[in-house]
Amino acid sequence: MTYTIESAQSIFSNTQVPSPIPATIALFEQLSVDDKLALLWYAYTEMGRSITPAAVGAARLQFAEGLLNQIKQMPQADQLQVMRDLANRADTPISRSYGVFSVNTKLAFWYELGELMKKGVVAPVPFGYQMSRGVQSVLDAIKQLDAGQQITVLRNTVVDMGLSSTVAASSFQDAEPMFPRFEPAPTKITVEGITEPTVLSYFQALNTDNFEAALALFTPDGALQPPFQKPIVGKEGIGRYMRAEAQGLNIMPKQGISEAQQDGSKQVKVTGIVQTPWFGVNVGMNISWRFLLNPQGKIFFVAIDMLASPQELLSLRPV
Ligand code: ECH
Repeated sequence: MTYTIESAQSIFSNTQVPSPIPATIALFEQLSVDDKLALLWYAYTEMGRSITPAAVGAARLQFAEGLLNQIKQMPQADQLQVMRDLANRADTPISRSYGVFSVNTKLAFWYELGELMKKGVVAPVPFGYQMSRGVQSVLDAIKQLDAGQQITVLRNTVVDMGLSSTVAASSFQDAEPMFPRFEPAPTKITVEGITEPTVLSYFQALNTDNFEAALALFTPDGALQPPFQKPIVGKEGIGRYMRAEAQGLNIMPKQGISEAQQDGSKQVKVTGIVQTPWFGVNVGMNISWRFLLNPQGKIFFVAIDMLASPQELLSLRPV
């Protein structure tokens, strides 16, 4: 097979229509730090209601507990400064500790701070705060997005906070708890237009958190490209990433197309809905998978994309 990861990235290139998500994040990035915190507060008071609190659970907070206790004991002005430092990616000890948290620990940390803000234990948005025009316009942009895109914006802003010394996409702490599955994942996977056993087994493996089985489907030099990220190359990195970020997903692929190439490889595109354990059935994300299978049926490349609009679910042309 003559593919490189770079060339594989452009299969079904019509999938990558401009996404409103990076555009909204760019607007957010232009806000002042206090406006960023206020924006997140308002966005969260809308969307946070559909978080399944059980997903957070006490166990998920174990790595953030030390930091949270430290913050609880501070005077309110210092608490606000910690939040500003995190949003500014300032070089402080707290910002550095936050930077090594896994994505899910970062989310759980802010979830808990939000709860403490509601109770008044941590500095809330000041009483009588007037939304600036900048905050209002970013909030309006967020309201235009579908729910799956909204939670992606929220997640990405949280992931980008703090100071991380490594460029690694995600760190996984060994004792990190698995997400409990409240909604059983669909067990029998059928995808209209798709019969490739590798692709069906991939979905089956993720729906049962069986990351070993998922990894076995990749070539040794295979790659997985998560939404808005660079490809992660090699089984070790993919395994680490999956254990950290693919837990508890409910994947409901709906339809796809498969294109056999002359050299025996196959390009497969599938679209469907994914639910994250953070929001359960409350939020469905419109997702596509673009697989490049080698002639032996192993995954050389798979890209996971957030679709720009639900209409894209039906965009299954072989481009
Ligand atoms: C408060 C004010 C001050 C500032 C902040 C605040 C708190 C904010 C909070 C935000 C919480 C946000 C959350 C967002 C969760 C989003 C989860 C998403 C998950 C997407 C997963 C996908 C998976 C795709 C994959 C597939 C594969 O096939 C392979 C693996 C993988 C208010 C205090 C900040 C609390 C909880 C978007 C798409 C399908 C690539 C993983």
